[in-house]
Amino acid sequence: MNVRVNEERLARELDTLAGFSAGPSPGVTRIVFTRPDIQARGWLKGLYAGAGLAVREDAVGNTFATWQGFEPLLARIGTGSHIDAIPNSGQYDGTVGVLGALEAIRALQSAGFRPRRSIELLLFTSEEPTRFGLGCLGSRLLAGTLDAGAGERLRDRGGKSLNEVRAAAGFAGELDAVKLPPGYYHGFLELHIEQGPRLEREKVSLGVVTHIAAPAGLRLSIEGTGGHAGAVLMPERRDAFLAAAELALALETCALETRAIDTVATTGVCEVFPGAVNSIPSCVKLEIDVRDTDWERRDSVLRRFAEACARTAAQRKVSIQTELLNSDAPAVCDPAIVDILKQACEAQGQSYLPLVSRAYHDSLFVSRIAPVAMLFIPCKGGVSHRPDEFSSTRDIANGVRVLAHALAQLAS
Ligand code: HGY
Ligand code: MN
Ligand code: MN
Repeated sequence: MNVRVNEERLARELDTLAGFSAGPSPGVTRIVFTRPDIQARGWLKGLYAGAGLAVREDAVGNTFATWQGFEPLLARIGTGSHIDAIPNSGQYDGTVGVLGALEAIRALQSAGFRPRRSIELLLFTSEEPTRFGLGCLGSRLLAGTLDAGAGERLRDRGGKSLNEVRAAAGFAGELDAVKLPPGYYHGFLELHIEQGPRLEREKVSLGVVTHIAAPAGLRLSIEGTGGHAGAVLMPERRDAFLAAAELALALETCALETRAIDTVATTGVCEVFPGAVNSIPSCVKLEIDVRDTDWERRDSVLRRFAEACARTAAQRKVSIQTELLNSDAPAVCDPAIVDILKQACEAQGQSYLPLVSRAYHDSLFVSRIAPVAMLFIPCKGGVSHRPDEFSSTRDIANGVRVLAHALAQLAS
């Protein structure tokens, strides 16, 4: 399928989308259901309408822009990604999969392609864990792997529940209704930046993802005894931050001990209370991210880390509450769809590499209800989740052409 991608329009739209941000450029900050997110959603719905797509939004704000096929009762082909962005991040993470898919659809329309199966472009709500501590809320609910009780249970830092926040953003209705019926999608494809260095380093145009690593998230609350930084003598202290520091290092050790390069662990959030230079930390909140392509190996890290927590609690006389936020299974991409992506790369004359995705994506959860595969494009220096995240228009357009080719094949 020979399609012409309007590279200038795509680059312009990516830049416009980056402008919906709570912080100064070049960083992008677009937390779910904040003003920039809601404004960006409204702007995108205008683009969907311009492409003649029928738009619906579900109770959690997942947005479906549908190109109706001439056999609309058949299981659909899904594509898409997310537009929410962590604080001070880049402009390509997620957005390439939304605007790139829209461009693929418009290119197919211009080429006179008529889909037999409807093609549905999704914008998933809250792929990033920033606001509610759990990533992929929209795709988890679509897949039925997150119960509707999460609407009250999940709270942001201000104590607002997901239900309160989504209602204020204009998304009402029961979360139970978000789950898609079995067989809704015949296949699902997500275009995304690699968020790693391999494609650029090996000078390969595209990555065809075969596996998506399994993430687990923990939240720890470490309670010690506060006090005056000058008055309390060292032997009498129960310093919560020193316990937290010990646990952050213990987490690193637990990950390195598997001796597998696919095991990674990060202590990404550390909040110290009361947060005064002359006051001994009485409480520290940590948020921890552990991933691996191997489920069992990842869970062995969690087990060893729990033992380290018990040791530190005893030695430092602090109390440690641990909340397991999520421990998800990895995803194996569907071999038939992986092959279609490989054939599309070949048809478009693009080199490709089979890759494991170390980042998680909405496709991880869509894979629970549909055959999925992902297509990666290179990003400069492998950098992501930073203002200097960059993918060239040429690389993005390569991905869009291959995505269009694969969508056409799946929707025929
Ligand atoms: O953290 C991730 O893997 C994704 O970027 N949310
Ligand atoms: Mn991300
Ligand atoms: Mn992403």
